[in-house]
Amino acid sequence: MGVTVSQLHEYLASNYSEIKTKVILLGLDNAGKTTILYRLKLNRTIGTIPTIGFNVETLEPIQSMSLIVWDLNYGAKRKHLWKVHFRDADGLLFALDSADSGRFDEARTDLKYILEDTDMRMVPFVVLANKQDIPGAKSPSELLELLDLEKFQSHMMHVQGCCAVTGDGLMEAVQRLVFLIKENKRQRMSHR
Ligand code: G3D
Ligand code: MG
Repeated sequence: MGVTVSQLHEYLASNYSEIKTKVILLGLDNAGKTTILYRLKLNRTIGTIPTIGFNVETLEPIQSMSLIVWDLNYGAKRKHLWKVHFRDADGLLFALDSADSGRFDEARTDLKYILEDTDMRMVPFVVLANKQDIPGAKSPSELLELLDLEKFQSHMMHVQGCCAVTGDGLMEAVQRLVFLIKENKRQRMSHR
């Protein structure tokens, strides 16, 4: 998408009218979800412990806008509990450990499970290609191919390289997602 970050910011600030937007943050355990959430919220790295259940925080990526982000972790055996959150989700952040290629297939299976749910059919998503600081981490364009992300064509999507430890790329990822949510709503309205 040929849009710069500052153009994106300007667009969002001038066009955003919804008060609250719900975003779910999913991905395999250890992908960095909780670190991402608190880097965005507090702008620092917190010592994480494996999340049991969920963390929820409200972010304000731009003025007068609230993004309620749910970091869900019910364990591999209780993924069905995610579904409760699918019903009213406006967007998905899917975190990936870009250096853990041994788990890409598992991550793709989860992403497919989420996106094929009826309630998630039209929901845009951003893949957070996290841990870009680790040598050997796959780049966003490599991940696009390795995870065959273009197959999920019925969803608006973006892959964003990031590092939750430094915060690099995180705000851009959130802004991209908000942009996609906005575009998605606009297009659906115009098809009515
Ligand atoms: P989760 O919530 O998805 O399960 P966590 O993942 O946020 O608990 O993070 C899992 C581990 O990955 C943590 O390390 C965390 O510090 C680390 N991590 C998260 N993001 C990054 C990143 O961008 N780069 C690097 N190098 N590490 C990251 P520990 O050692 O506490 O288990
Ligand atoms: Mg966690």
